[in-house]
Amino acid sequence: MASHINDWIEANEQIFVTSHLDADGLSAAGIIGSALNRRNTPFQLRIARQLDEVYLSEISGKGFNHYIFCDLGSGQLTQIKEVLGDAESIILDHHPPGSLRVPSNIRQVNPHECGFDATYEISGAGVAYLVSRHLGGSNEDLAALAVVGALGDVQDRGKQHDFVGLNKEIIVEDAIAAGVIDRSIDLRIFGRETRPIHIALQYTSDPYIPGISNDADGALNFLADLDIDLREGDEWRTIASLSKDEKRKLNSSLVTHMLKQNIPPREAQSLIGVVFTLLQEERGSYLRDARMFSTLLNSTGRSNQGSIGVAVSMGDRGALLRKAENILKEYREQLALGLQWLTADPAAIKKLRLIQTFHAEGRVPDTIVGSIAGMALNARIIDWTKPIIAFVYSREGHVKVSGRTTREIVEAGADLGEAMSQAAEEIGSGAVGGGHNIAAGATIPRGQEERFLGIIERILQKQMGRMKEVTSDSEESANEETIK
Ligand SMILES: [Mn+2]
Repeated sequence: MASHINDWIEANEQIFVTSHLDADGLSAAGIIGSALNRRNTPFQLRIARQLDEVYLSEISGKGFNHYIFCDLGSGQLTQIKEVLGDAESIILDHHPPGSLRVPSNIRQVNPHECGFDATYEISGAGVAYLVSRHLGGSNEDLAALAVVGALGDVQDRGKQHDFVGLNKEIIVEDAIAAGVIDRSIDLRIFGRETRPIHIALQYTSDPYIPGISNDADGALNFLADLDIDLREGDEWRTIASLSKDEKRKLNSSLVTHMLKQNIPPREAQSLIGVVFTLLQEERGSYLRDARMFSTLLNSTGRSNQGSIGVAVSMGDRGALLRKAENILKEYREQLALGLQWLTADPAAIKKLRLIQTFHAEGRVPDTIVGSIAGMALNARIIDWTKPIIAFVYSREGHVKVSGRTTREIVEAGADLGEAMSQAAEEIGSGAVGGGHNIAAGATIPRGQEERFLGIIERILQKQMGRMKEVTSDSEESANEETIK
């Protein structure tokens, strides 16, 4: 595939790159954009929320004959062919391919086609990186962005939040060899190296720590009871500056606190796990921790300012990074407001037999309702034994649906992505749906919400009927690494 892009580069063709607006897509855009820049290739880049006919028609009027699609496209081969006609396209995606027939002027790299589990073991940014390795120059440093992208798609599902498969064996290995990433076992707390401890705790939402996440006073009160110095002279200390014993003490107090709040042991113990540090980013920068980098990119996309995220992933460390940091701040505030609404008004949540649901109507932007649903579930603000299906009004006449569930429910057989896709198909009238087993989405016409919920319940019941094997906790906790 890279050879085709190389041909385009050598022929000095104008290339139009489209990438997805989530953190993975923005990382993929950063990788391909940087690789093309390094070859002095003229290109235009645009971020799309989804690849539908409206978007394709818009770009088809720009007079390009060469397109690259990152982190989207495999499900839209027919639409691409219909709208872009004979133009040449290359798709670098990891979403399940829709049709098996690939038109001859469209080429795709999709790990599904080679038998890989692309939900867990490689992201859109990973695919873009593997191709960029063959675009000349030394692009191995871009593997750091592939790590950021994979974290954005929550592919750290191995033991202790490590990666599995291609992410672990190729991407992380390349990034370490290139000297751009360090992998270690540590407290998975946001801003480990950069923030005062109470701020870092307050910013941590995976795992969600009740009474501490999103709660500055709560975090300070919790720390006040521990015998750990929060300052060294005039300076606030960071998690990274704590001694091994202090880290252990902090961890065990947090775990005890979480267990008291009914957080399942497996999740409480997930405070310690694999962390990735971007060695070339400045200490104190948001970008130094790969998970924070990914959250920053995600917030720009979700705020419809993905181009700022692309600029950061392509290397801007000046004004646009500052802008991205402000977007992240506003985004967090909106999330906190959404969570406050759900906490203050428990009646907003309706419980059905297998699922629960809320309708945000026009209260929050349609791009963040999924994050609010996911956080409410992880925070145990809502019943965590049932998947949550959230609705919010989006563009004229439409409702955006976001589904989130837990690892435990996925292990019991639930696949929200499959459920959303089937339910949307059944609703018809232009409804679309899909995604991953643990997090998925759909867009349906207004007024179809109740019917959609009924269909989802029916599909979930069927899915949970064909139970998958559940790995036991004891097996999983064998051979765990500890803080070094
Ligand atoms: Mn992706």
